[in-house]
Amino acid sequence: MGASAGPLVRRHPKNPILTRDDVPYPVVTVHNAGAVRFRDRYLLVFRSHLRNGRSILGLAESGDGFTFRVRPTPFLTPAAEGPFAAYEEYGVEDARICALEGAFWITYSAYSRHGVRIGLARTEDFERVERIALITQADCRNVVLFPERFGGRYARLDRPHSQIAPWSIWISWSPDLVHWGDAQILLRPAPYHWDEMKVGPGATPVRTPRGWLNLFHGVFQTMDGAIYRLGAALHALEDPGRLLGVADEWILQPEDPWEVAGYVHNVVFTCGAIPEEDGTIKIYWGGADTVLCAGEARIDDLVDLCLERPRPPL
Ligand code: M1P
Repeated sequence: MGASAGPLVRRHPKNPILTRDDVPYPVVTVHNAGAVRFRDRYLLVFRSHLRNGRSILGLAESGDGFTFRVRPTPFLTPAAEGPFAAYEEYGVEDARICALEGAFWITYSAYSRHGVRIGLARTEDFERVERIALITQADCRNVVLFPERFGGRYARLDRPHSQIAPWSIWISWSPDLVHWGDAQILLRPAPYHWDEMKVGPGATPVRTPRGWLNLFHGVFQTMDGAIYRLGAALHALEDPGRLLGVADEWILQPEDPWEVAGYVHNVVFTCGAIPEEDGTIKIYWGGADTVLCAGEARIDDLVDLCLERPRPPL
């Protein structure tokens, strides 16, 4: 496999590709972006902290996937009225974008005094965006939708959390994208492993000939704080509730100065990746919850890592 020839994920030489200096309205961070191709353009819906510590979502566009221009106004800010307002009071964060059945579906974290839930929004053109529903209870984060139905049902990965359960990746199912159930745990943190504290879904899963590629994050607690890294898992094409392999090693860890130090130290965190026809994938990640970075990998290398160097089943 090609994985041993060099780094699995090659960082873009112009990282960080987006910072707060690129944003034409006042923000203190630019990070954690959902990503999608739209009309031959690359679009990112990224998170920014405001100076009050709460987050909003902005939109950036690019012709090559690396040089982005940020739109003059934010894409989604907390709802000021209506049924979403009470649950977005503290901000909206970490959007994932899924192209599904002719529309783009955006899942984002909605923070409030009631905890964190996931909102579902829909757009067809990235000009007008419509909130559809809050699709989890508190506390749940990191929802990614699969871009297909399975036996008529939609599927998602999510990450509920509580004081007593390990922070794990679950799968659940829906007839309509709004009502979800039949939840099953899929991927747990592994003891004394790079993800032993928690795992969470990252990018919208990518269809490959050998399975759904799931790029997720894992967290390890050290005496110096938590370290966020990225990992890869492969799910069966016909049933994403069946794991084919989870790579034992991480695929990316904080190394560049803007990943090691920032708003939250030692974080690489993905919400989006875009597969290309040449077999590569562009991966976008937040560095230290402060800036946005990009890199490329070969899809086959990531799939090989899941299948040929898997962690032992838990
Ligand atoms: O600060 C690191 C990350 O912490 C949270 O991630 P998780 O859901 O795994 O705990 C989120 O706040 C995320 O936005 C942030 O990058």
